[in-house]
Parts: sequence; structure tokens; C-alpha cells
Amino acid sequence: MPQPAAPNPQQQQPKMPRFNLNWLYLVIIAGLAVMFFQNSWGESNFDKEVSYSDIKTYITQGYAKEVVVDKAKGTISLVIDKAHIRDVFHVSTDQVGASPTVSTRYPSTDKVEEYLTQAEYTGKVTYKETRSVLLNLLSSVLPILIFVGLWFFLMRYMSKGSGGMGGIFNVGKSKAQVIEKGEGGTGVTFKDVAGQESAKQEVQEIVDFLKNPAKYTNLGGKIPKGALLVGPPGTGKTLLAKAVAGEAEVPFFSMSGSDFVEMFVGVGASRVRDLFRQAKEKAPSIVFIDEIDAVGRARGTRNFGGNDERENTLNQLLTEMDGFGTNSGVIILAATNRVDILDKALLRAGRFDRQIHVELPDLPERIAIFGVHLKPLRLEPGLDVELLARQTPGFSGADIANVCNEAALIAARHGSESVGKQDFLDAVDRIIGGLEKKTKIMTQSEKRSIALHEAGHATVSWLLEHANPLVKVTIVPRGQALGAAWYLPEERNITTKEQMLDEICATLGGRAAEELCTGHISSGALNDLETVTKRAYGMIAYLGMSDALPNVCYYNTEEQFHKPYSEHTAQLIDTEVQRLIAEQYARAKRILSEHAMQHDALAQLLCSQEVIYAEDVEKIFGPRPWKSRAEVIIAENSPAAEEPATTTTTDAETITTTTTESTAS
Ligand code: NHX
Ligand code: ZN
Repeated sequence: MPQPAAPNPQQQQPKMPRFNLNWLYLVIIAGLAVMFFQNSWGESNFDKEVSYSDIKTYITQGYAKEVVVDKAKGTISLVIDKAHIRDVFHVSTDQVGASPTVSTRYPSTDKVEEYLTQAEYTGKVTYKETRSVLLNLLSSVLPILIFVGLWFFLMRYMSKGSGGMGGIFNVGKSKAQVIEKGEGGTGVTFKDVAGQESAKQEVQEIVDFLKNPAKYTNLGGKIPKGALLVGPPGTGKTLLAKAVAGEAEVPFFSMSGSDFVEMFVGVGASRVRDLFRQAKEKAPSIVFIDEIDAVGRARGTRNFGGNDERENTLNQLLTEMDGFGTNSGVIILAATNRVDILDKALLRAGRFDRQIHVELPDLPERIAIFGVHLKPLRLEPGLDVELLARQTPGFSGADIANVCNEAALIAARHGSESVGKQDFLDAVDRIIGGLEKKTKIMTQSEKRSIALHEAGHATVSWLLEHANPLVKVTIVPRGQALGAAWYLPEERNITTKEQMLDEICATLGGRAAEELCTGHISSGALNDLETVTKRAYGMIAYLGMSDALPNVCYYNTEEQFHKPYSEHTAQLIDTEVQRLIAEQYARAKRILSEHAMQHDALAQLLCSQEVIYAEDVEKIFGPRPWKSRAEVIIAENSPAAEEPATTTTTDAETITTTTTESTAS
């Protein structure tokens, strides 16, 4: 059940170094050359096959400088002493080279060692294991492979380093991205940050600290050293930090927490040192550490091995923050989306002692953000920006940027002159649900059970007061899903237990419908069950919403792999989760069987149309008698609401217009 709640932020892939293939060829050629020479070195320059008895004679007569026994080949060879070359080969020394050999196959039954001791041979004996051709090849190729691997690693490292010649010799240097004011500053101002009014206000104080430090220190106050920007991904924390530097016209040193965590011991700590040294040189300045949780995760948790290096880095960071005086003019901003997992030492007074919350944009803020990202697009005249903002609850600034870009691409694909409303709505659907797969082949019975499942969601959610308002239901495969019920979640500030239960019930409506109408349940409910289980667990373990475990929050803070409750409680939580889900499943089935006719009608309509909208559902069930949150807000803020004697007609009109507009996708 996709909801426009939390579209995944695009993970930025680290750029792979551009690898020059010519180098690879060079390495391979060099390797082949080495192989060739190795082979020719391995062969002795002169070898004469003789009989086994001759060999024995040469040994006893002391002609052999060295005996080479090759057990695998079954040969025995003698390296003939220089003095006896003429006796054996009947030629002069310069004709046979430095170490000519004679060799023979020895009978496998004959024990060579025994013979050598018997003959009182005291010279050098070498036992050679001739390997198979494959092994031989491998042994010569393996070092090359290792070499090539090492090369790749080096190249990667060099390109990761601060560029140019630096490379591996500079691993300990900070990789900070520096934007200095002399070069136009970050060029970002608060005007570029759409929405985020309260965060901007808080951050304005920091700008003032940087601009007029004396104003504060004259009265004996201390300027804070750091502030933490807290908020979900894509909300513009980096942009806000840049804007602080831009507004204060100071250099901006930015680095990501994951840059500190390297495979070499001590690198992280030395990067921290280097970063702060640079920042102090250019003070007043801003140091921005993105994803600080990568280094700042609480220490001493029983993680799986190897976080010593991270701890070193964190300790260095703490030391640096304590080290410079309050008047050094360096202010550190750090971004994270999880304050709860940060080491408490980071949050103590004198370090990141203030937190600035950057939240997902609300409706007016989304309108402002759309305004920013719509500017470069050629739009259809009269495009309703508010409609777009209303269709995108839970979207971050980055998601909205993505919607605008996607819409432009969709419009271009259709060969449109401008980007229109439908392009945007399609882009939103695509970002929530993934690509449509119209070519997927379905049998009639599969299609029917998908339709029954989705109609189940539609029916249950329509009939429950607190369930999310339905927008449409589709049985067009999209992304991972074969069908979906689309809602427009209300942007509530708090959620009641009843609202959560209704939501769970509606989510279980899909499987309940399958079971009721086909007698079979299917794997299709996987995502629904996942959502429901997570929500039920949250209600019981975190929100204290069950009678068996009232008013307790077993929130996992520090120990990430350790449940913060007893085994007994664990069992209670499990049974309560199961009970809650079972109750809501039974409730969904009851609702569906009480409205079996309407449910079936919906499923049939869905089968023939593939998409049905809230209006279609309304035609079957009649209008929902409950006001939406938006309607309540409008009613409460309309001038009529102040007078007790409100005419019902105005309210009714408001309801109809909002409903039609919000479902007009
Ligand atoms: C699948 N997806 O992957 C298909 C494509 C009930 C009509 N087999 O709840 O699409 O079935 O309200 C391995 C095994 C996802 C991976 C089973 C990944 C099951 C969405 C669930 C509609 N709408 N479910 C919904 C849906 C599916 C899924 C899996 C998997 C369906 C349902 C997925
Ligand atoms: Zn479902």
C-alpha cells in the first residue's frame, strides 16, 4: 500500500575513479613477459638424455655438482661439474654453457634416496615437484592478479585523496571541500532555502555570532561552538549550513562523517585534526560535518567488531571541540537524522549543545519549494501549484525537486510543448510507486484476486472514520506491486490509537478480501503484513497502547542489537502484537462480509477499468459522513466559524469542492 509518506532518498553513489585502460594493458603485457622469462630461466641450457646406469656411474665417479630429482616427472638429472664436462659430453666447456645436465627417467620402483646414500654422494640434492600445467600457469598468473588488484586499490585511493599527485601520501590530510568567501563564498543565502522558517530563525543567531562576535563576548557571554542540524534526509540541512556561511560571508569547510571512517588506523583522527587546523587558519569560518552519526554513534555498544578506529576519530573530534577557545571564530555545524543514537558526549554543553530541527515541509512550505524548482521549467499556463503541494504530503525538498525533474522528462517524452498538471501527477505516482509495467501478463483469475484484494482495501478504508482518505485504486503493475490503493495521508500532528487501529484494519482489508472471496490467501499481502506488523509493534512496544503493557516505551536507544526488556516482556509484546493484528483482521473481514455486494461491485469495476477513483467508490457507498482534517481546518478558520450560528450550506459546499479537487488525479 504505497503512501506518499517516505519516498526513499536517492543514495548518492560514490564516484568510481576513471580508470585508464592503457595501464591495465601495460600491466598484463609486463606480466606475460615475466612469465615467458620465468619459463626460459627454468629450462637448463644444455641437457643430454642418458641411461640410468650412466647416471649411477657419474654419481659414483663424483661428476655431479648437483642431483635434481623430479618425482612427479620421474626423472633424475645431474648438473655436471665444470671439471668433468669433457668426460661426459666430449665437448669443450664453452659449447655446453655454464651448467649442462644429463638426465634419465628412473624406474619408479627404484628408491633414489637410498641409492644416493649408498653411493656416498655428499653433494647437493634438489627434490623438484613439477606441478601440473594449470598449477604452473596459476602460480605465474596469481602474482600478476595480486599486482593488478593492488593497482586498482591504489588508483581508487589516489582518486579519493585530495586530488592531483597527493594520493596515498595524503591519506591523513582532510578531504574537506572548502568554499571560501574570496571565491564568491558559498553563494547561498537564506533566500535560497525555501520554507524552514523556524530553522532559519535559529540559524540566524549563528550568522550573527560569526559576524559580530564582540557584541556577545563583550558582555562576558560565550559563543557556542557547535549546533546540530537534525532532520530526515533531503530536508536541506546541507543547504542551510551553506546558507549560514553565505550569509556570514565566511569560508565553509564541509566533510561527510563517512569520510572520517577509513580502513587505515589513525586516518580518521588525523583528518579531523587537519580539518580543524585549516578552519582555524581561516577563522572566522564554518565547519560542516554531514552524517555525523557515521562517527558519532554511541561508543561502547556491542557492535560487531572493529569500531576502535571510529572511536579514535570521535575522541579526536571531541578533543578538537574542547581544544579551541570559545572565541576562535570557528563554529561547527553537523547534520544527522538520528540524534538518539549519537554519543551523549557530543551533545554535552560546550559541544553540540544546541539542536536545530529541520522538518519535512508542510503544505505552505511545499508550495514555496515547488516555486523554487518550477522556475527552470516551461510550464503549462495556469498550473495549480497548491494542488501539487497537496498531492505530496511527506515529501522532502529533494523529493519535490525530483518530482519536478521527472515531470519535465515525462512531458518531453510525450513531445509536449510544456509541462502540465498530468505530467506532475504521473511523476508523483512514479516516485511513490515506481515504474508502470503495463506488459506484465496476468491470467483472468490472478487479475480477479488482485482486484478483490485492492477492492478490499478500498471498502474497509472507505467505511472506517479514521482511515486515510482514498484517492484511487489500481490493478496496473507498478514497481514491486501488482496493484495498489492510493491514499492521501492527512498531515496530523498527533495520531490517536483509534486512527492507528483503523489504518491497520484497512491495510489488512486486502488479505481479508482474498480469504473471504476466494478461500485462498496469497503471498501478495507481504508488504501489507510488513506494514501492519511494524505499526502494531510500535503501538505496543513504544507507545504503551495495549492493556497488557500500558504506558511503557521500550525504545531502543543505545544498544542496537539488544532488546531493552526482559524475555517475559518480549513474549508479552509478541502475543499482544499478534492479538492486535488478529482483532483488526477479524474486524476487516466483518466489514467486508457486511458489505459483500458493494465490495464485489468495486472489484468488478476495477477488473474492467484497471483504475477506479474515489468518485467511483462514492457512487457505490455514498459519501463518507466524516470531515477530513483539511475540511476541519478550513471550517475552523473561516470567518463564519467564529459565530455559533453557522449555516450548514457553506460547510457542505466546502466539503464538495475540496473532495473533488483532492481526488482529481
Ligand atoms: C511478486 N509482488 O513479487 C509480486 C510481483 C496482493 C495484488 N511476487 O498489497 O503486489 O506480490 O494492496 C518475494 C516473494 C513483494 C518477493 C513474495 C515481493 C511478494 C501490493 C508482494 C498486491 N496492494 N504484493 C498490495 C503486491 C507481490 C511481494 C515479494 C513477494 C497484490 C500487493 C507483492
Ligand atoms: Zn494490499
